[in-house]
Amino acid sequence: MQESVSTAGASRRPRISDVRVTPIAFRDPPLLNVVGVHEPWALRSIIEVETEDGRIGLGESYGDLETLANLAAAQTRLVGLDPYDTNGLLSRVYESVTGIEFTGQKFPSAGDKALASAFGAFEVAFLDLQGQIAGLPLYQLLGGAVRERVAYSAYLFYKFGRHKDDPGYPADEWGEALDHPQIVEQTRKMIDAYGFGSIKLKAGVFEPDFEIESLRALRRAFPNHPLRIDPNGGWSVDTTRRLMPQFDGLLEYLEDPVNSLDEMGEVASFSTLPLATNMVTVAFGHIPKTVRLGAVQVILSDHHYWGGLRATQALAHYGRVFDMGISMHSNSHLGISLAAMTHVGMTIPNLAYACDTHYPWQVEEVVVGGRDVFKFEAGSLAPPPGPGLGVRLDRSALAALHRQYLDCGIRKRDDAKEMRKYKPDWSSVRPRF
Ligand code: GKR
Ligand code: MG
Repeated sequence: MQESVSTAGASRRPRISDVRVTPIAFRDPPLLNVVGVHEPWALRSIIEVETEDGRIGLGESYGDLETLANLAAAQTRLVGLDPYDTNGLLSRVYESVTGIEFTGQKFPSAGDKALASAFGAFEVAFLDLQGQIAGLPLYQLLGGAVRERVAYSAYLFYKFGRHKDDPGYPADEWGEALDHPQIVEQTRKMIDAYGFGSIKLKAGVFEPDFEIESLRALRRAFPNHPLRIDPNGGWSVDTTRRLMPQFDGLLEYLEDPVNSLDEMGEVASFSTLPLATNMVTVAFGHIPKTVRLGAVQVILSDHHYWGGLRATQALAHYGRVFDMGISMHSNSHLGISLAAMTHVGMTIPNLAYACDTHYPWQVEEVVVGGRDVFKFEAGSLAPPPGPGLGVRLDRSALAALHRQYLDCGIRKRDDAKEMRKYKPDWSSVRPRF
């Protein structure tokens, strides 16, 4: 393992004395997507990196067993590091996850999502500590703000009214959304509450022509909101070719119509609008082929799996090199993730579109102050005030959500299995249409 070189002043700084990773489960509504339906509980992990003088840097990541194992493999090896030493962090995480010495190897063309996710989870916590020590908000450590607030979009889902099995908590406030009027009503409610200025419809659930009808209903109800649709690779190339003329003038971009990079390249050859992805280009090693095929015009960044906040900034540089727009992908998440997304979003000049967030679908929190910490105005957020991420951990909320994890029995997200409770012959094979 490479010994990290001390930087000036590092010897005076307190070192990492403890690292804790706590899996949690929080309530999630029955949202539909191409593979099935959300289970009643979404999993995450909360990362705490503590220094000798008692500061705690926070991170939030996935809560599946693979991620937890990778985080566990690295966590004890971080003790003794300077929180400013993110190169030391990278070599330790790389070596813990791969078993190979880190010498700056080329990014693998197959991608390295699990490794990048483990690094990113700790990197955010290290940067949070750096901000706390320097007395600076995290976006300032990342080069400073290029905007005052980060815009998010209304992320709509077709959904059931209730979970199949009673999860032991009340049904969500959104109700069922299985037709066009219900989707329009869901949108209106979300825009009234958050002020979002653009709209994304999660698709791949029904026949595409039905989903395009939903888009048309949304266009009539919200004539000035840019629209997007994301079937998560649920369509074939031929289906996408047939649908394409209907998207002209309707969408700002088309997200992941098909399920592989090669197919996205095919679609790009006849697409009349930009193609966006969080599925086929998800790692630095995917960029050469993406560029060779001209397959993607908008990368949906995600610090959780691109390898942290600085990697997200690096990805945005690639966007400028290869003329690709940058926006942001989301999965079910809580406030530590939302704070990190907002800090990095403040610093990316070419963040060309409103970012995705699942936040309106959640009701629970792990940060002190709860969901009130995040004040959406006109669909946008300023980072929580204060040094670092600007959020602190609510220990009793953490304990309650960890208890939910222990009790819920879910250890890996499986939307297809959940859907089989409603439709026993359900298959999540793609393309569906
Ligand atoms: O939460 O069902 C969902 C989404 O489909 C999520 O899993 C995707 O990762 O939001 C994501 C997307 O934009 O593809
Ligand atoms: Mg997507």
